[in-house]
Amino acid sequence: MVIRSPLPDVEIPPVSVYEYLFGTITDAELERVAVVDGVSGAATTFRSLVAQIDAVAGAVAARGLGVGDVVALHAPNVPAYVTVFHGLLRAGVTVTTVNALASAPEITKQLADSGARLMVTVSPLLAAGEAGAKGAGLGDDQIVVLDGGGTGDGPDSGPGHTSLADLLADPHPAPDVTFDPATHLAVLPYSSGTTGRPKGVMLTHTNLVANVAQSMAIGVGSDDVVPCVLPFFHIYGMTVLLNLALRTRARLVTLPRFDLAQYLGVIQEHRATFLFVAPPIALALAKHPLVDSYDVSSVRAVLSGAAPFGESLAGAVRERLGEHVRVLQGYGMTEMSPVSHCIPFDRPEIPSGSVGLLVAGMEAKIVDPATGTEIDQPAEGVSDPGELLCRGPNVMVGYLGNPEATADTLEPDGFMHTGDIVTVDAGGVFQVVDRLKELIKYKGYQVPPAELEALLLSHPQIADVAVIGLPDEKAGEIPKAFVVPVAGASLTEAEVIAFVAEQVAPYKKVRSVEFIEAVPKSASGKILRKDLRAAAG
Ligand code: 4UW
Repeated sequence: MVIRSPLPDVEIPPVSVYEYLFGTITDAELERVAVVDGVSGAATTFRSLVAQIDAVAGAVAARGLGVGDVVALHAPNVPAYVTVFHGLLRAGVTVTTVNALASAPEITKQLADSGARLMVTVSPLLAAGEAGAKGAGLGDDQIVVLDGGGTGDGPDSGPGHTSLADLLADPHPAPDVTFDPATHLAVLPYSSGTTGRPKGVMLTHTNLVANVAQSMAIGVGSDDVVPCVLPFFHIYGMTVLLNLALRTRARLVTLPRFDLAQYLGVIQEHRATFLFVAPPIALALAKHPLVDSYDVSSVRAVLSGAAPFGESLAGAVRERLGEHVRVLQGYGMTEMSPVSHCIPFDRPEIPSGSVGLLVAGMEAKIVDPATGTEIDQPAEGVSDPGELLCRGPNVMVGYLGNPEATADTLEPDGFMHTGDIVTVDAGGVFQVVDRLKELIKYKGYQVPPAELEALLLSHPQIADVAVIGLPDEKAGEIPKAFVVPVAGASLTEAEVIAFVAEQVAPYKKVRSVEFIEAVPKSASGKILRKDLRAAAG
């Protein structure tokens, strides 16, 4: 049985992301502040933002980049991210967004796999960014350092790299590019999906436009002030902050990293109204003593997504911030641009511990993973749990260069496997109750076990290995490795942890190790993660 969104259909215009966000902007809107640098306080109006985006598009086109080219964007949340991201899209370039915490080998893999021809980074990330780009065969002239720094050790501007200012020094008009928004790839974020290593997720301009239109139900509006602490490089920040908040003409306040005191300071100083968070930030808002030292009375809504967020934490947030605050939840996946479910702002009866309703234009099926039988939405009460499959205008085209993984994830009829176990009630309210796929979520970030397992297997003293997520109050889950040492090995837990830590982004670190004699596997050789989870308690 196909479950349809109960929300009214929304119009999805057949235009580019730039056209959708700024094509109909009014003179009055152009005068408003669009982006504030949360660190320096510098403000940019929509007029100046659009002019800068056009200038970046012109500069990019003048370098010979456009439709068919991929550029990597490797930066934390700074105002220039907004202009460069949208400038690249405006020029017809496909942007692969790189995690700001990524290690050099991780960057190399993503750049090589996506075929990126230019790396845009910032000086604090230059050490990893430059090594990563060079590993993928990019030359010095293919690395742009937004703030012009050259050493990776600070603002000391070394020679050799072009800055954003250099790019814009010789102004060029925005190019006249034409492409079909329904098929042209806007972005290539990387996600492990339901299994395996990170893969390039092909999202078109229409996918992104659709998801902004669909996410209007969240209820963010032009009077909202939105601190942007969730990274723009992750699909949640990209769609909800870089696209939705800009389209609704809200004010974005950028923060390059999460520091609770700085975050609370921004909320107080800028009278923030709508907080988009992941569960660890919600936990801090609910429980951290520092919150009492700041005036957070301007907040009218807190929306959590990216990892499980239960009723008790939602209740604790409401209790701390005030009963007038709407505590909302969204659910999604990179492969769905990402939002497939949310609690609409104007539906206060929907429990905050649920993921709410299918967004407009979305269809879902719930399938028993053991039998493949479809589970019906009940006339009353709650359905049995099953795997969620979704279909809609926001669902990806597929994984770049990986037809096998695409075929495993996307059914021929357009339904996509999420790898999440859900229930639905008679009113169309969904709950995420478990995760079928192997993915681990550390503070909302993806940690693909297959990637860590491949890395660990490259250690000469490791014969076999399996990695699972252990429940953790603060992080949601932490990666734990079950290691089978080779005969006679003298490996310690600390050595295993250090071996991984040297090669991956910090959030992917293995945080616990257990030595075992054999990894439990099915007859077909699949790791029996459920058995390991049960053994881990
Ligand atoms: N509850 C339980 C949740 C939830 C969840 C995600 O890194 P990705 O690919 O993508 C994301 C997307 C986050 C997001 C989407 C839409 C939205 O409205 C929102 O809040 C505004 C956030 O994280 O990871 C996808 C996987 O993350 C888990 C789930 O396993 C999913 O397949 N996940 N949201 N509310 N689990």
